[in-house]
Amino acid sequence: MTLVIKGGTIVTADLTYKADILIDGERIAEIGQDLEGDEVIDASGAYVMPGGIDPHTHMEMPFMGTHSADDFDSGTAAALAGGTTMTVDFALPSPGQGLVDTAQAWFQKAGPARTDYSFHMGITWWGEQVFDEMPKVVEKGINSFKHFMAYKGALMVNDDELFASFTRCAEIGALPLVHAENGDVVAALQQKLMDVGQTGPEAHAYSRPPEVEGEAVNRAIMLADQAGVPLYVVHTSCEQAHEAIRRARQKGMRVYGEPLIQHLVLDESEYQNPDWQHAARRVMSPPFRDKANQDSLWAGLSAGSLQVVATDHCAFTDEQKRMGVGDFRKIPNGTGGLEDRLSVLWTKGVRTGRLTMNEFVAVTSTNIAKILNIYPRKGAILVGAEADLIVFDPAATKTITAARQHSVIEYNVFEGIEVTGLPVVTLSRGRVAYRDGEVRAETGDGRFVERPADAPASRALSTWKELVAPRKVERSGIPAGV
Ligand code: DUC
Ligand code: ZN
Ligand code: ZN
Ligand code: ZN
Repeated sequence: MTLVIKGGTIVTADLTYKADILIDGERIAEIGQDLEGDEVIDASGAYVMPGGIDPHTHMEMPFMGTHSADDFDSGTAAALAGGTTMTVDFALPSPGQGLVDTAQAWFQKAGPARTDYSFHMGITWWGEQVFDEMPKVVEKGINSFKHFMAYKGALMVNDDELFASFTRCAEIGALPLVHAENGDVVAALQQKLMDVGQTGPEAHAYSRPPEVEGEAVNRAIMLADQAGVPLYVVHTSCEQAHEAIRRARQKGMRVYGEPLIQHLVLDESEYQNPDWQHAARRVMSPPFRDKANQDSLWAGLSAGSLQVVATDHCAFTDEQKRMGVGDFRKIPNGTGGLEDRLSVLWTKGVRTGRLTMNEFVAVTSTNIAKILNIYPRKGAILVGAEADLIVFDPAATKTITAARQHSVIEYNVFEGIEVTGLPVVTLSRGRVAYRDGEVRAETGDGRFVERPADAPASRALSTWKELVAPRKVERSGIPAGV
């Protein structure tokens, strides 16, 4: 069976041109003029782009005494409706749980996925078993490891554990990720706020200022460089974090930053809303920031110092959020966004001139495919690539509302935002997965995407220095090399 997408304008991370795309089975077979196939999708007046890849989701994640409300079925339906064809979730070991065992649990959990998917493996504790099993999960196609520098007493790992794990990542060609906030300081600030009776959701933001994020990003970069490994910083939310990443990159280090669509568009005033529920629905970590920090993130995306826009989709119902009435520390941290990432970024980014169309494709798909070592199988419009594509109508409009979303929760943090520019058809490996407002992919249609170790970019500056010039110890008064 062949399928042709006809009459559209192809937009990739580096090119914009008019051509048809012939798909044979799951892959792109030909790109050219006047192509014919068994079936035709008319894309005239529309853009054809690589499907979105969201490298940061939490489906049915056990967290803060509950578990996130979207599972792989509802969560990936939301993804497809929003033009995202691949999601990367976090497999998080409970205390003492092995990595192989954890991977197995997440493979089970992801069975119902409608999009293709992958995992990052959490390093939530450290020990010989974790050390031994890291290469085993890499063999399974999971080549990235996530570390929490916050959530003290739960997911958090300390500097010695971070350094040991980063060093192991360097040895096995894997990429470390960090949730960068100083967890000790956050815990102390939380207690201080509670002690003076600041118990509401606004105190959540006060307890996690940009300083705690900036410090942790700087520390993680130093640890990664000393371990000789690149670093990916998830949910980069402020200038202090961005500045650290920018500075490291200027020095030649491979450090990547990932703003979330929520942080780009929503600001800290959301927590001042007198309605407890409104504010609690928006509690996530890091919290939303002020306009100056938002401007920094937008600038980073166009300048290339930040590379990826994700969602950290981690949805909780109102009932779950109410666990934190009277104690903001117990409000489950997380917001949705998977269905709205592309349309909101297009509306607030491309339509305002902050991003070009090609930059839009880079930050929603191509860059992360390269970083995660799955390019050009994913994230590309090239002959031989998997046909994960969207037909994107730049004139289509809608007002975002929870009433018509695929996530199971009863609200949407983007409620009421009018977007112009929407995916109207989503193809997953050559099959129509979403069209005319309807998710067509079935539960379980998604497939695990193996990611090989040692991405082309898996070298850090300290390693690179050793490669070009073996280290010489220089002591005062003694010439180097003696
Ligand atoms: N932040 C959130 O808001 N939710 C999930 C985990 C995280 O780090
Ligand atoms: Zn469950
Ligand atoms: Zn996080
Ligand atoms: Zn997260």
